[in-house]
Amino acid sequence: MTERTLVLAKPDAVARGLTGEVIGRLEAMGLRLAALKMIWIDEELATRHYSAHVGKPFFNGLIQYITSLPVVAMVWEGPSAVSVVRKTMGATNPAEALPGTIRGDFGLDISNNLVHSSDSLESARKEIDLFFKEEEIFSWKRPHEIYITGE
Ligand code: FUP
Repeated sequence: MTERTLVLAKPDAVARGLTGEVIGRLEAMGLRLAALKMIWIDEELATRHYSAHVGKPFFNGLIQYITSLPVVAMVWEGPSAVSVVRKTMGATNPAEALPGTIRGDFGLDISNNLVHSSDSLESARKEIDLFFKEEEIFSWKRPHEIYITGE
C-alpha cells in the first residue's frame, strides 16, 4: 500500500552536511519526495513532536538539540514507506544500528542520531500534519515508475 511518512534530517545531519546523503538514499530506493522544507523548530513544535517522551530523562536535552539548528523536513511516499524508511534509518542508537543504515554508517551517539522517521502510519499522519499544510505536499508519479514499484 502506498504510504506517506515524515522524515527529518536533524540538526546534526544538517550541520555535518549529510542532508543530501539522506535524500539521496531515499530517492535511490525509489521513494517519491512529496514535500520538503527547512524549518527551525521552536520549543512548542518540538514538545508536540516529542510529546511521547515528556518526562523522560533525555527529554530536555532532546528539545535543546532539535531546536539548536534548522532541520530539513520531508514527506516521502511509496509502497510501505513507513517501515521501509525506518529500516533505512537503522536502530535509534547509532552504536547499535547496522552498517548500511544511515545511523549505522554516520552516527555514534544516541543524542545525535541524524534522522527521524515516523514509526507507524498513525504517527506519520499526525507528524505530517504538524510539519506541513496539505498544499505543501505534492502528489505526482515518477515517469517509468513501473520499474520501481511494479505498478
Ligand atoms: P526513533 O523513533 O528511532 O527516532 O526513537 P525514539 O522515538 O524512541 O526517540 C526519539 C529521540 O529521542 C531519538 F531520536 C533520540 C532520543 N533518545 C535519547 O536521546 N535517548 C534515549 O534513551 C532514547 C531516545
